[in-house]
Amino acid sequence: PQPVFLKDYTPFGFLVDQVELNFHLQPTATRVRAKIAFRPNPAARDRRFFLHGEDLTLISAAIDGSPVTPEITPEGLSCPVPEAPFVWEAEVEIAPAENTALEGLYMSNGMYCTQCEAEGFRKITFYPDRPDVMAPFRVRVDCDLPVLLSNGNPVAQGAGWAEWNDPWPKPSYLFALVAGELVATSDRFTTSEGREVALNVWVRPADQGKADYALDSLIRSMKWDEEVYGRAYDLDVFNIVAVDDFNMGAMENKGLNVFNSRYVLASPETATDRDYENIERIIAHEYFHNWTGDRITCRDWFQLSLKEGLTVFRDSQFSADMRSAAVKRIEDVMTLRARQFREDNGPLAHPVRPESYTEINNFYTATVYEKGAEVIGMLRRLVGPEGYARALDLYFARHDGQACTIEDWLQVFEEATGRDLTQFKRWYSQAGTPRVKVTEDFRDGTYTLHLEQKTPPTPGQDEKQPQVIPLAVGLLSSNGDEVLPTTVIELTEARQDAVFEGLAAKPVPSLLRGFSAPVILERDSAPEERAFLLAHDTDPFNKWEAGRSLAREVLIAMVTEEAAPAPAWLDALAAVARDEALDPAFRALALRLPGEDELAEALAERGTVPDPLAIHAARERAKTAVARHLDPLWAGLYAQMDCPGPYSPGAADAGRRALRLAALGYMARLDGGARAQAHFAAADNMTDEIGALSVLLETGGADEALDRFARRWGHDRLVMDKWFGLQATLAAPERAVAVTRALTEHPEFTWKNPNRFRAVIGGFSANAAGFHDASGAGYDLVADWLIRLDAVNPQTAARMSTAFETWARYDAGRREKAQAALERIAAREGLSRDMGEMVDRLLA
Ligand code: BAL
Ligand code: ZN
Repeated sequence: PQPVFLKDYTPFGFLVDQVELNFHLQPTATRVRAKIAFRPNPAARDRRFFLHGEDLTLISAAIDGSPVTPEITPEGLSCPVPEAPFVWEAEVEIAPAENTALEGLYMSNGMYCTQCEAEGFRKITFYPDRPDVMAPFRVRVDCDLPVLLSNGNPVAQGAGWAEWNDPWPKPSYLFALVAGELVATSDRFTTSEGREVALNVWVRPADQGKADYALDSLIRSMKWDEEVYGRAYDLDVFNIVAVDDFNMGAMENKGLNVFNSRYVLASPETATDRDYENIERIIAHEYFHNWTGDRITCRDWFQLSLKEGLTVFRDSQFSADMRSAAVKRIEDVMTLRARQFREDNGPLAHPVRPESYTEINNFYTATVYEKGAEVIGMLRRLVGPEGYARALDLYFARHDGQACTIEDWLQVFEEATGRDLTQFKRWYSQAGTPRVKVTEDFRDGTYTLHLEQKTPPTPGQDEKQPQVIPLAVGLLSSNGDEVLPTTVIELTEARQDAVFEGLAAKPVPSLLRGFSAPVILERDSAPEERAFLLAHDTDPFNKWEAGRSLAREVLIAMVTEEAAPAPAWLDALAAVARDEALDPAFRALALRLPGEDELAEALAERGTVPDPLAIHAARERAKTAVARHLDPLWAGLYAQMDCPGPYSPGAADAGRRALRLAALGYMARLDGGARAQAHFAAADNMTDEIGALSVLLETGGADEALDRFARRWGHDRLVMDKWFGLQATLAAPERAVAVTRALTEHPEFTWKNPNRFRAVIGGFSANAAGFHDASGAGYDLVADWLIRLDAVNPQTAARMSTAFETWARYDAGRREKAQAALERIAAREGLSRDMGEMVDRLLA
């Protein structure tokens, strides 16, 4: 397969005025009739008529009513066409029941549904399946299932048929169709423009009653987007459908969002606090796409972050408003470091706007999404909230109905704020995480920060230019008073000084407040200074960060020097745990130790080859030391953080439960798990039930609880995903391969279901010491399953190959075994384009 390059973009030779689609749904012989009005595109020079099409059986084709015989290849068809407007008609046959890749039209539990982003529409009919071709769609569905849905507004329906009309021009990737036996949880919303909108969340009858929180999240999202971005909804209905078999989290199809059921279905008994938070966030994300994605879309897939980075940024703002902004920021940064920094530091590193790809599905990455959102956060910080609001207003006014580029996006900021963004644009084109090295001196009341930035080489990019780095800084006096409130230093040079005058004494700097840029800060500071910031910093992110970096240092010393955990760290943790002025959610986060992968990365960064087993052992020792040192606190915290009354998924109660479970986890190291057993038995919500089960899995003695859990929840796929996932993730290193293998042999390991596959194989890959077992058995296990899944579902298989993204940081023995596993995948005959590209990059 040939790569596609950003520099080669040319517009399609034709515009589409109208699309009419007619579906006769049958599991193995669905007929799709398409009638498409084309006209020459005056902006294009190349007038070759090529329509994408894959796995389609062409029954008939005609132009302006006369039959034609196009030339067909595995990628699509071409055909001579008139030089004037013309109508293309084609009928194709497809087999949704045989579509295991879950792209295009497929079946899940007897229900028909679609997933067209990025390039799935070409598996439904022949079409210019590219995001810059936008058209209104009219759809008729004939099927004997009761609920028949498509994009836009309902036109008419009868027994066995329904017609839909979407007046808003859209690219084909936003097309959707659903047919099934479904029930709705419904409400109405009146927009700020006076439009009455019917809202429905459709689920299978067995899941009735579990859509209330999704619907409530939708209503809050609609209101928020009106209030904060001035964006109102633009159709008479908004439908959401929950589907069990889904490659992604959810999909923003115009007026008909299709969701992985794990991000819709919730009841207190079956969903955790984290699930509720994710539902709220993802419902908002897909809804926000209506403007940032659907009304204004991407010119080509290189611009993916134009919609994804922006929409992630918007959903983060929403979650911060709905919950605790400080906790949200900390969690976002933890995710960014765990996924995006890891990506940036390995063979899969790529810019926020990639310059080439072989399979676009491989670029729905943490870099495009999460780093893309960070770039927008920096932009907002640099131009200020008012400048940001003006730029966004201009963006919506100027580009509504268009397929745009990153250049269009930056241009509105330049015009609305007068700021030159030439250098800032490097955030879109340079891969890698910048390192900012900080040294300092203090003389005669003047405090100087010496700043140096450098971005390491990444694949295809050896040399990097300096970037614009907004560095939010505050200064504290030795008694904890803030002598300089948060100020933003714009670091633009490779080396630059920031000077602060008129200080009475050397201050303690609080750098990169709020994590104001996605960079790695390199600065030597004493543990005492970090403990001081953990106690005194007024910036909640940096308060947490001080504790986190202190913990990281302590753990690294425990790994490399077999050191005992530093008493200063244990005392600082105790002070945070008992500080009732702090949000319980914050305290719970502070009590969580850096993960094994984070420690491995930190060691590699210092030039030490990480030993996964030693890291695991040190982390276990550290947890036991924390448990002992804070022993006097646990019982009180556990009692104090009880949440009496009915379950509420709100941030306040969720924070209390998180702190209570953290206490439970540490107590289990002292009481042999007795309290955790009782907690498990008494749990009346999934957060407590699965929280206690996790504690038992970590500390031993979970067998009976696992059996009970499986007996109780065997009928619920989403709950059983948790049961599968936890065992693979938390298995002790020496047992992890065997435990995971046994899980894959369990009769309920329905591996073609992406959620179940991710739970077990993804869960195991996240078990660092187990996956990186020195024997190579972990690599082989994952490779075997990737090969097997690739044959049926390349997209999910390729996504899961990122398990191998860090293989090069380990010792020669592990490297050799990981490489052999990857080469075994690469050598496989019939490997998908998705997986082929991933293993090529992983091995490069
Ligand atoms: N567009 C794919 C799913 C999402 O990012 O919303
Ligand atoms: Zn998105």
